Amino acid sequence: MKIIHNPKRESWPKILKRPTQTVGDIEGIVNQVFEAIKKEGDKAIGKYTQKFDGVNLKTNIVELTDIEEATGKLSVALKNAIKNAKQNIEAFHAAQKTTKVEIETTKGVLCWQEKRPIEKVGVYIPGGTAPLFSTVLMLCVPAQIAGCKEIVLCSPPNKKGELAPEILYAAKLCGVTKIFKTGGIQAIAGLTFGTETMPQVYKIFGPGNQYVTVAKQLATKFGVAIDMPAGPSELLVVADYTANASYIASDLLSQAEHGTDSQVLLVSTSNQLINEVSEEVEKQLSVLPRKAIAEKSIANSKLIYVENDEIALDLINEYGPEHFIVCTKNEDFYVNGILNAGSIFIGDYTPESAGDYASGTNHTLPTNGACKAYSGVNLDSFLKSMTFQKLSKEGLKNIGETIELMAEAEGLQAHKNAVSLRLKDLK
Ligand code: HSO
Ligand code: ZN
Repeated sequence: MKIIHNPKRESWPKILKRPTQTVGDIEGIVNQVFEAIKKEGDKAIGKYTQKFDGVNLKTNIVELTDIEEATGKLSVALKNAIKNAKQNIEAFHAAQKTTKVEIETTKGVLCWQEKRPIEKVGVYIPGGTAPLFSTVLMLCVPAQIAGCKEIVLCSPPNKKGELAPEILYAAKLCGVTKIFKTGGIQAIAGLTFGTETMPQVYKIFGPGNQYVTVAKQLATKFGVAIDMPAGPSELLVVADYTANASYIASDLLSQAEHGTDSQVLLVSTSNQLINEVSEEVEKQLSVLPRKAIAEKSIANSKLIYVENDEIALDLINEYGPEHFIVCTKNEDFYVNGILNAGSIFIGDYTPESAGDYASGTNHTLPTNGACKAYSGVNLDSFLKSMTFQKLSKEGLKNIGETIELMAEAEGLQAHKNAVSLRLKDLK
């Protein structure tokens, strides 16, 4: 692994740079698929599913009988594990509910804010080397708690034209209203425009490859909201001499096994720990089933030595990791000082895997430094705030003149009249 010793501040941007993604050549095909699906709906979806996923489906709709059949294929132990994780995710997200905010700003002028669910949401679950059904829980549990009426799940079929039984089981458990065996650009286009069978949604959630990411960006041009800009997964660990090198190595590898483009970084004030972690990574990597993938991302990862905690924290805030693990003696320093991170894991007994599956926090998080301005998925992602106001006669008398004066100064006579007419009646 690449070890960097005491880097100068000027070199941080270069060291912390994420590998650039090539998006340019993808846009052409994404536009083409969107246009076809807008015009031809389900027929085009079928055509592209055959082209990109290599299957010719009679229908892309998943029926209740398919779900029942899938449920029968899963072990009781796995089903209980999924239910257990769901309970924790539910507890944490239900606790995020807020109450109505209400205030009388001036006597007789009552203002309040309330949240309402986004009625129709789309959830994208990638297929690929390992279908990550845990993401179904992370997206559909808060959607259900928020009260979204329509939760539409899309995921690419495998070569047999099926979805993983775990995905179907989790979807049913979380109240998904419709499931489609449709993936990639065609899924995002279908959710954007709606087809004969697929409902059009107001917001699309979920991770995906570069094609899905570009497609989600295009969806926003047609007025559909998205959860956040997505990129390859990242983990930054800060650890000092008190940390356990083999735990840290296992965490770095857990993130490295996601994809060859995953980013893992260790920042440490201990040279000895850095050397131990480097050795441990090699040892644990050699026996991993997904060694070929993890090896490539480990090759791009960095172990960075810095002189003290203050420098470490500045560097971490400049990077803004998706996941941030703190294994240091003075953990409060980092916990209180962190400004930019998606989700934070504290202490020797909090592996990232806990949040990936079952602690209750959400694993759909901003990558690529987006945490500087974006939150991870949470209950509010499925709600929007609306404001209300009600003025009494007294209220209008109290702020009427203010409105009239401001409207006149903006040259908007009709605005002024809307107040003046009423005030006249109140005299
Ligand atoms: N670490 C991933 C989420 C995940 N891990 C799903 C395992 N399954 C991105 O936050
Ligand atoms: Zn993970």
